[in-house]
Amino acid sequence: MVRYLVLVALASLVLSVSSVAATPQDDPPPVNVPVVLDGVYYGPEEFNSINRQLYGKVDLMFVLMRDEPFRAFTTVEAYNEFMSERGLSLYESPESHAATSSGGAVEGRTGGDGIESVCQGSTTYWSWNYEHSDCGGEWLAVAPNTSIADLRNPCSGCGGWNDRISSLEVATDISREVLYEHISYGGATLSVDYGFTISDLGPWGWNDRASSLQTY
Ligand SMILES: [Ca+2]
Repeated sequence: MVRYLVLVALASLVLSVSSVAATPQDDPPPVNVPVVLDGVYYGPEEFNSINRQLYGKVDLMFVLMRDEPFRAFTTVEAYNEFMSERGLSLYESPESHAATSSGGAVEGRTGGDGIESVCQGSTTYWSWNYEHSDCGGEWLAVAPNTSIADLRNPCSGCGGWNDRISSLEVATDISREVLYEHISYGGATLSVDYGFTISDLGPWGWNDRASSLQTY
């Protein structure tokens, strides 16, 4: 009887271990554009294959900046090396930025009036984040130097914005906006420079993905 119980216990242990091992790791959203990863050019398929290997182990830092290809970095060191070569600001941790940028203004339109927007180009003070592609649907507007640790509830009456942003316009008054994959500035990041309009975040692998964000 004891031996039988041990066998049953062992069998259930093996089953539970194998079921854990068999659970597929979620794949990262694929990109449809080439990516320069730590200075090396990859076509979309090749990059997506690499990204699947890295996902869950390395939080990639994606960067969209003027006159540059779509870049990603595996480490802060690689990011800083690239930035210092161009005389640009080095990495600032999200916690450090949040300490000096909480309390920025955030406004949203919720409920929807059925009117779809179109991307106008980001010449305004605010950074605009939209529910749909082509700057459509409801919007979440964010002032410069603002940190939103949890997009599930970014401001009173704004509605939920977790995994919802599909297009954006970063104001010229904002040096960049950074999207984070998880709440509290966790996971992979997408940094978008001032003046950029992205009418569809899908090709960059960021549709309905951001869970927290910061503006600079
Ligand atoms: Ca969306």
